[in-house]
Amino acid sequence: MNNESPVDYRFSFGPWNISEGADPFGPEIREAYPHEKKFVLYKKLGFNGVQFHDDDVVPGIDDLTPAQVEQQTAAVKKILDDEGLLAEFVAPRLWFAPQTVDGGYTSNSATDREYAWKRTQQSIDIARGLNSKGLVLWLAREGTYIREAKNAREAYDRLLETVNRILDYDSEIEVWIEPKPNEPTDQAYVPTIGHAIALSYASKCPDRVKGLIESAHAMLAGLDASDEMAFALAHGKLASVHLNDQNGLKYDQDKNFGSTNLRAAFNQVRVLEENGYGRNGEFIGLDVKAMRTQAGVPVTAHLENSRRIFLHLVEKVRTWDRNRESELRAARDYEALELAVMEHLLGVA
Ligand code: XUL
Ligand code: MN
Repeated sequence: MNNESPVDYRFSFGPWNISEGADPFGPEIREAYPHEKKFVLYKKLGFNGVQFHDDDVVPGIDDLTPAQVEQQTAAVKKILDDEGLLAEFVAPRLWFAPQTVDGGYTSNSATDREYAWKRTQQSIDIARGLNSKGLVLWLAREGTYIREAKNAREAYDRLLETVNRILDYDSEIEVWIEPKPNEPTDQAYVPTIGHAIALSYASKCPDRVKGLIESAHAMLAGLDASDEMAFALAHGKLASVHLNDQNGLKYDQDKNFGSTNLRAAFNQVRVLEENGYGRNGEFIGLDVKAMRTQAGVPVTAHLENSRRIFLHLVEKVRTWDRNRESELRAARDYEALELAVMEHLLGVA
């Protein structure tokens, strides 16, 4: 528990969180909202951080020259400056191009691995151009549908080699690994924060290799998101979070924060608060998806509402009776402790 003044949280999301509602079984049902217009929405919604994929900054990146990439990055930086926004991180989108069908860094094809590396270099350059130190690796297709398809041991070597290459390429960039156990692959090579942190310590500069924990991804691994966060925090390696929610073990739902399991959300906020998350400028990132069935364009309520739930839960954490918690822990009266949490959340205590 730290005794400093309360953290004044700042919030971020990515432009993909304002979406048209397509799912694997049906097309877009909302009109596309122009990408450049999304930046104007951030401040009004209570957000000042923008999360980017490389091609959110530079659309059509594969067909552009380095000078064009630089020019477009500078144009986006100007928009951010004009709007008073900060770029939190840039992530190479290594799951869309034909060259990434079987993964990027762990693909069996040397030319596809080279493509992945090029996109990574471009993403680092873009991050620098936007004055962001974070490179997020969501290792989407670094895994397999069937185990025999790749040599898993070699895949881990390749992932570590990539992390080291990134650290060599730029002396300030930080690698923030976002683990996810499955989807789109059947099994991912970096399914949990423990795997990400092992990669960090094995790398040539562990101080610059951290993690981004998404609530739903932890749940998909059958783990508790607050414990995953605590693990990363214990190692000084929680660079960012993607708060959201998930109803059971199914496809990645990106539901509104706290909307399925309020108590699990409370515990995530509790762990973040107890450990001073945010004091070094870390953002509260929200990776939430509007319901496909929601009318309107653009739909942004899910972002505003998730932020609001987060702030309500901060209040719940700050008013949680710590002395009572200590007493009940000491007495090992966990039945009473559970009731105290439930009544606190219900507002009847
Ligand atoms: C995928 C996911 C991504 C990453 C950024 O499940 O969460 O949106 O957060 O690439
Ligand atoms: Mn995410």
